[in-house]
Amino acid sequence: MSDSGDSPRTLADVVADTAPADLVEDGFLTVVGAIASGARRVSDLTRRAALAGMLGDIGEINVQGEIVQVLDAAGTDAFVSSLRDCGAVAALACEELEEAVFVSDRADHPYLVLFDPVDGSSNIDVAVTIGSIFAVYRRSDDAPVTDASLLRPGREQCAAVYVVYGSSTVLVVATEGRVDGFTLDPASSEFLHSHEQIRIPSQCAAYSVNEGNQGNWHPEMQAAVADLRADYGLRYVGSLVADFHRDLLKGGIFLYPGDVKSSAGKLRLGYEANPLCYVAEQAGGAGSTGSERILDVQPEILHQRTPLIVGNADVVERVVAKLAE
Ligand code: AHM
Ligand code: MG
Repeated sequence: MSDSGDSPRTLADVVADTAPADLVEDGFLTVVGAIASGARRVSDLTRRAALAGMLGDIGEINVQGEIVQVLDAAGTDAFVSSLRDCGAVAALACEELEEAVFVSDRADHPYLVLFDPVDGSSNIDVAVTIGSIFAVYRRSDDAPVTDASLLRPGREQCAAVYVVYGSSTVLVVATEGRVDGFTLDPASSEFLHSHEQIRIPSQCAAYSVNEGNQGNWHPEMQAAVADLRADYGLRYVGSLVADFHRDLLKGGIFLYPGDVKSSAGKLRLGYEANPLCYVAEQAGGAGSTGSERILDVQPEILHQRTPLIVGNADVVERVVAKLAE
């Protein structure tokens, strides 16, 4: 909400005023607008869910080996078409698509976007919060975009965006040093400025991890979580965006570690860990694999998985220290 008590400002107005000038000059608002447009569609489908035929799966397995929900497919269509057609994106990559989509090598298409269209999609069947997550990069040069162009460390992001479809639909945009939230107004279908310059609270309020996996964790991770358990309450939605959004606004730490079954854990570096760790860092938090800053990891493949620990910087450090003992 604006400080003056005036009507809240629109997403486009706020981003135009607050994003770095070079991004705005190069069409960043167009990219944000394309994300907002896809998010309106996913929000609408999510709200109507069963009534829009959005429950269940389509009977296919995606590149990750996961069951494709109806909403995964609809969300992919919505965001691929809005980003591909917006006129500012050179290439995009999506959790649900094995291969990247190359749009244009023209210099006036400077952005690369990696995204998870519908995160936590199985939760749609039980009316629980889901989300969408986007990592935004500028092309490093005007050379033709290739698969290698999309394998960038997260520190090179110029922006990250996520959308949480919860009891309200909230879109969060992070650019260098700044994070703002916008709530979808059902009356006008506008995303309106509702969370100004978000900073993660200094106090961690909760830890968030799938405790059911404890038996598969390495002993040092079991010790690190036992350490958190002694000081904090547990909150776990099972939708990354929902858990992260709560931690960002209330203080908290989210963990999805590697374990004896899956050394890199479950979550993906390019379009889950990187964008959320970018948001966390711009808001004063931190993100780690357990041994390395997430944003410094050099991806080797598009759909790479990574262990993830993200939230209050001091508590992330505490876990990293415990893991090193
Ligand atoms: P998805 O991108 O295929 O939906 O999977 C990611 C989801 C995250 O939203 C969430 O943090 C995690 O999977 C939950 O996994 P688990 O059920 O193993 O706790
Ligand atoms: Mg996901």
